[in-house]
Amino acid sequence: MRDRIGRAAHDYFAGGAGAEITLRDNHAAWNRIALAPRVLRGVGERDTAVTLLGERRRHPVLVAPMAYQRHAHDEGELAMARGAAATGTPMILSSQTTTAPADVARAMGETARWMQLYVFRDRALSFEIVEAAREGGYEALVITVDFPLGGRRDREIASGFTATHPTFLNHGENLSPDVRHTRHDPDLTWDDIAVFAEASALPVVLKGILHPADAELAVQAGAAGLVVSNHGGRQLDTVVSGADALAPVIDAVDGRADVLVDGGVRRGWDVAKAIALGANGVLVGRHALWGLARGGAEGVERVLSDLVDEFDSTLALLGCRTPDELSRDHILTAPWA
Ligand code: FMN
Repeated sequence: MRDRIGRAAHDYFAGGAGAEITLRDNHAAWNRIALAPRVLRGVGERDTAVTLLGERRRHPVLVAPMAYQRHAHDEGELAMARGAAATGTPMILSSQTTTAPADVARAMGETARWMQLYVFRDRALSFEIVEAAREGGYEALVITVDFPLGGRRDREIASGFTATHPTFLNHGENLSPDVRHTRHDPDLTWDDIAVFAEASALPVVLKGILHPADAELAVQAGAAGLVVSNHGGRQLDTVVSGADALAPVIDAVDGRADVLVDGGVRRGWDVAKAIALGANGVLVGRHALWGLARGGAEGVERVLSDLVDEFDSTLALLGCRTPDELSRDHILTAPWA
């Protein structure tokens, strides 16, 4: 992959904060959860569909928002959108998209797209994103709340990644890591959330919640959903994984909002564990990105359809016909149990 996209881009995509302890733990944490299957339950007829933010979806997988996708493949977000749409997978478009939101919306066709929002010191930039979300028929606003400033990423610093593909917001300007990481508003508080909820008139999902007390505040702030996430291990090293943070957050939310999770999801059984713990959906980041880098839209389609197929067969092997039948009874050991 380094040869294909160059070392700096590779290390930007693959890398995490600090010594990458959290990055490595994100997938390992799913593996630490042991499944307990049930047998003889007549699982010949199955359906992977779930309800997310009140809408029926073919399966619980979404593509996570990821910046600068043209650094992974020439067709960037357009190819990601085509691959996602081919598998009925909603895509969350990054604020740092290198493709116009309207073009991504067209490529998604009938499949849902959500818009990710970074709140910058320059509020006008953030409102441009909100406007683009409204115009492009994006169905939710995913406000990322774990980025008061950019985490210190040793590998990215060593390789010196500079974004050279213009983003929608930068109108052709190239961005050094310094600029990319200091535009964010470190003074953002819970009070700001309502402003964007009102301006967008869209359901708001808060991405980057790890603490159950913050989950409670998210519900009180009117969030329709939240994403349990450590930003793919890219912000603060040694924080808890999504997999381990999930159950306490689900218990705190207690059905008052949808709960999604991400970090290290690569296999169908990772998805099943998230749903068994009580999540409504799962975001896939780098796994989809490597599909894009390897094979454009077809690469994305292959990765996502394999993941959903593997989720479907995991259902059967656990003795379930639908995601609704998954429960904590299917989990035997978990570090926090
Ligand atoms: N999260 C955001 O909210 N906005 C972004 O623009 C964004 N850009 C990312 C760029 C890259 C290269 C990566 C790997 C992640 C990015 N994330 C961003 C975090 C992802 O949305 C997601 O939380 C994370 O990648 C999930 O972990 P995984 O890659 O192990 O699946």
